[in-house]
Amino acid sequence: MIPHAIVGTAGHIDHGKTALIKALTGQDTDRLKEEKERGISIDLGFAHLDLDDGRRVGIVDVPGHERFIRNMLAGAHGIDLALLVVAADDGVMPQTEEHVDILHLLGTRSAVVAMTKIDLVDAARIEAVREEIGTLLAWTMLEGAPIVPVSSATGAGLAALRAAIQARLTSLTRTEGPAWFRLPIDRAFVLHGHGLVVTGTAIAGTVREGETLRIVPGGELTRVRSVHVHNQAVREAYAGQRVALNLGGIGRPSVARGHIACSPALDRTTDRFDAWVEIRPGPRHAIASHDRVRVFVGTAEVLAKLIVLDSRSELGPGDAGFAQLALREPIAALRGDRFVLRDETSQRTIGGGEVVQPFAGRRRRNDPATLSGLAVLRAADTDAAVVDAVIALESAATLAPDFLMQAAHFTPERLQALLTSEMRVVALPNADTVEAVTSREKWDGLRAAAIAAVADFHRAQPRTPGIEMESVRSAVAPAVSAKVFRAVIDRLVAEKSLVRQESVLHLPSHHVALADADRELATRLTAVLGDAGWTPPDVAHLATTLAVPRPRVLGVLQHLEREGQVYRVAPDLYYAAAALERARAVIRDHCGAHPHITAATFRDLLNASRKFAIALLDYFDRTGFTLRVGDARKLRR
Ligand SMILES: Nc1nc2c(ncn2[C@@H]2O[C@H](COP(=O)(O)OP(=O)(O)OP(=O)(O)O)[C@@H](O)[C@H]2O)c(=O)[nH]1
Ligand SMILES: [Mg+2]
Repeated sequence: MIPHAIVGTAGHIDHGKTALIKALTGQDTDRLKEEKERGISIDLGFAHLDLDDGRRVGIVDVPGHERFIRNMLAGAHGIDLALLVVAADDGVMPQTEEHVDILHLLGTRSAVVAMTKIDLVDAARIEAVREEIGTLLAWTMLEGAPIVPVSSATGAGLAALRAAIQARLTSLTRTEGPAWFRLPIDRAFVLHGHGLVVTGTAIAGTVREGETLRIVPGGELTRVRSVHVHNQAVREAYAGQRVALNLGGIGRPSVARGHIACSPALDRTTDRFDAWVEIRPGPRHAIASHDRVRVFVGTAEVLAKLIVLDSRSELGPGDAGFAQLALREPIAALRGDRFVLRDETSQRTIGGGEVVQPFAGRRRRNDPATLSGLAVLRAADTDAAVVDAVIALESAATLAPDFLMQAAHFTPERLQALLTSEMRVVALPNADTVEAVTSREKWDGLRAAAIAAVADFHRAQPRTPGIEMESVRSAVAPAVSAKVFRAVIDRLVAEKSLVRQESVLHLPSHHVALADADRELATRLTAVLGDAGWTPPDVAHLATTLAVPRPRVLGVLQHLEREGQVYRVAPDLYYAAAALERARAVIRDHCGAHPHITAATFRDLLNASRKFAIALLDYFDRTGFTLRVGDARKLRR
């Protein structure tokens, strides 16, 4: 059972929809002067019905005339239960058929059929029309709906109809987790003294007085001054209710039917989406690839070009498949939204379908990866599977979280829950501060490519310490921002797959190989420094004694430092590793027996000049071994 529900009428002109709503509720949904004069419905009408179980359900009454089909379409979305009206005297007529097609395409989940005007026919006719209706509904979402014969003139059957409506509504469920508020606007008008009011059927989420909403397209932000449901002021309103919102700070001309009032988090519109498209059976029902069509989503209507994504050049009667809709103007649409397709001049309903990926780029036709990716996304039935499929369909290695949320149709809470619990989804740099998101599969690919790029570089340039991070990025993931790529590298460094020194990357196993001449110099340098112990010659001195240019000496010393054979204690002063460790032991021993060590004591213990003692102590301070306290040093740990 759902707490809030909308009942929407459907059916051919003059079959008694408005009269039936009046008989059920006492309310007249024909509110325009022209409707009264002509005795037909032109635009949407609204009422509410009180059920015996205490629930009050919203009613949308649609016009049956084929000229007003656009108005019918604006009212037909968001309906929980369709009340299909078929007059017993006329039976099934063209708009009965078209409205059934539309309800089916919009995924209307439940229906009750009212066979009206039974006071005008005999029992045999009632049975004949009952059969016609059964045939019409076969193979549609409405198949199996109960058929209740009624007369609004005599009141016959009305109690049974109420009972049927209540029973159907009671069996409905809505499987909705946290969702963004969305209200496709069907009316926008200025109420004297109050400003702009918009109305519509809330299709998801909750809206509260005082909240900020966004109007899309356009993107303007507005404050909700007040919320009304069934002509009563309320603090909040929910999906499945007819809602009127008084909006602050926005003018009438910028808002109209077709716009949507929604959570401010929804800031993306689309002018190209991937969809599952279904063509209704029928003689003139076909859409050739690249044909122009009219798309109806929510209360919006927009011209578009349909591009069949598989190898077919056309979708014929009863066909279905993946297609892309390239829209002339941007609209607000999310994954799972249903839509109806009519021909360019809007003469007839041809088909419709479901939005699969709302923010699509151009796609190659008949591409197996695209087609299977769309099929996987359409069939995905867990949050993790949806996110996986959305990421797989994009060519980018990582996605921005706000794109992913809107493409997957997940609120931040839902995405966050996935990022912390689901191994298949990888957050960069981590789940607390998400800069980008990718799938386990793409992460593994990115990781392998980055490591391979570094390895390739080492093979090509074995004498170079490593490759610039930026070069790896442009080679393996040019579309990923430098900031996000840094997060990728940080993860690889943390798992010890790569080593980063400033902006240079190398494999942990990489050691620069020296040329033969340099190797010989390295041997001599380690020998000289080893013999010198605690009083090594500086770089300039080494260059003179060994008769080698200073830069070459420095280059080899740097290499030896990377290998851990020598340590750079001061800018021009290198120590052999063993000598440095012995000096460290001297301090540790002394501090074991004394509270601290002074520079003078250390100098005496080393039996070296003050220059060496100070350089070593500064080095130990810098590297965190000692702590300077006045003129003395203590061990840090
Ligand atoms: N005898 C009889 N007349 C009915 C019954 N229901 C409706 N009518 C009449 O049929 C005519 C059309 O009824 P509406 O309720 O306006 O029909 P509708 O389906 O709302 O028409 P549109 O909104 O224009 O599509 C009116 O003159 C009603 O009085 C019924 O059960 N019995
Ligand atoms: Mg009517």
